[in-house]
Amino acid sequence: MILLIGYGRFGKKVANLIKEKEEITIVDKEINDKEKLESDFNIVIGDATKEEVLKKANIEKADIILVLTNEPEVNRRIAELVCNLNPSAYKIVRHIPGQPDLYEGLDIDKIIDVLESGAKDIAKDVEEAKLKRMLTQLKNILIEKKKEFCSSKNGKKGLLIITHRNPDPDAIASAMALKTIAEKWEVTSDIAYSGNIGYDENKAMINLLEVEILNLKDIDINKYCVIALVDSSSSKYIDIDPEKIDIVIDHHQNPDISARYMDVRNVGATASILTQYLMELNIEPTRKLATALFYGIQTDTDYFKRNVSKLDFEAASYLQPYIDATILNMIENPEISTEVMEVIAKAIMNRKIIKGNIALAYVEEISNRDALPQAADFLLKMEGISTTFVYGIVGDKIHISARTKDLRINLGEILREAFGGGGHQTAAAATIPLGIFASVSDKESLRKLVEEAITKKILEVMGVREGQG
Ligand SMILES: [Mn+2]
Repeated sequence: MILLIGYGRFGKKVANLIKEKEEITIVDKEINDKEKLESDFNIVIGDATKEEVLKKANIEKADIILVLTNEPEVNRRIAELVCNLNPSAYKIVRHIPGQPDLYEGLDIDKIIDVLESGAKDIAKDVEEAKLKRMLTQLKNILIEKKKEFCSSKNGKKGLLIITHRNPDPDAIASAMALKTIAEKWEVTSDIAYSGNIGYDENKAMINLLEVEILNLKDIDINKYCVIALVDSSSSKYIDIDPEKIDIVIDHHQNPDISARYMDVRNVGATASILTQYLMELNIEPTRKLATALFYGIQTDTDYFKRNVSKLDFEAASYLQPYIDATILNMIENPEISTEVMEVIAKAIMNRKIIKGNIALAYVEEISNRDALPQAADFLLKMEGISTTFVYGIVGDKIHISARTKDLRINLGEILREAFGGGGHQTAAAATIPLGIFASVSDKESLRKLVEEAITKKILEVMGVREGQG
């Protein structure tokens, strides 16, 4: 909460600039239009040089206190009281011309000159002050808990940073940044995840940036003094008891975990929040960390198009000079494995084009079904092709992957109707037991049978007769 004392012309301007983001309590001797203001602010009418008035305004709960009256003696008296009643709050007081020593001997964080700085500067100061206080709190939790629980005797470790299940680049980058920050405060940490690290880009990120990330299954979380969760604030997406979490840093709305430290903001990426921490703490990111954070912001905002905020742009422009463009490029375009390349090659060789724009390709027996969607994507790049079906045998099943750019076709429905599969309009998959085909040992006969059966069924459902076009 922000306590603003002195609701004159200047106080009003400041209050209006910060009211969107913060809960504000205003104290002044007289306030006109009290009722009208009450929807935006908590109002306390009274003489702020009196202790009971400040107590009525919940001064002990204020994070930031602004003393903005224009009378020197009054401001001095209030400043003294404020320092006594809430020594840990961030205190901003108004400079009165011709009174250079007005606040001498008091522990004031910032003295502002109303003539020199506009209300906007003060709104900015308030935001910075809040961040400073947050980071002090974060540091205190880490250091306190480490002192309390970690000793060389009990073998306990420092901080455990966990991501949500199946971590994405934003989660991984945020964990890396928090680890760097904790290191600055002499707290060592491990990063852990549950689920899978899917997508070649995410695997490439971890390999190229040499991220050390453990699997939750392999560690004992009770061995850690502090636990932080990044890029999630919901118990639905984690695999540990939410009660054990001390720190939550996230950008998703409506958290259902309440930790001691909560920084949940509506911005494009958690990596932007952590970048802001680095900036405030003057920690220069390494190339790898900067690249990770930049990639995290980029992917979560879909290249600065989705849910992007001012903070995301600021963070990205701060990171920009530190990033390793070569590595970033390699992460975005990971090398294709030989196996996937072979499946793609087979799909190209074996493709059958129906009606000029539908490609069907049988890729025979393969060991990795993940190659199928990649081959289906690849075929879609061929000139004139708007719909692709790639299928192959994995174990005792036929797997099919399909893609389309044609808005009139709903692949999810087609594969459901044809084989009980599913998916979306543009991408779908299905699995069919080999059944009687399994007994066919001759490769060539198997190919013929499978190709015929699958092609016939797909075209039937699509309402296309073979041989057309
Ligand atoms: Mn995120």
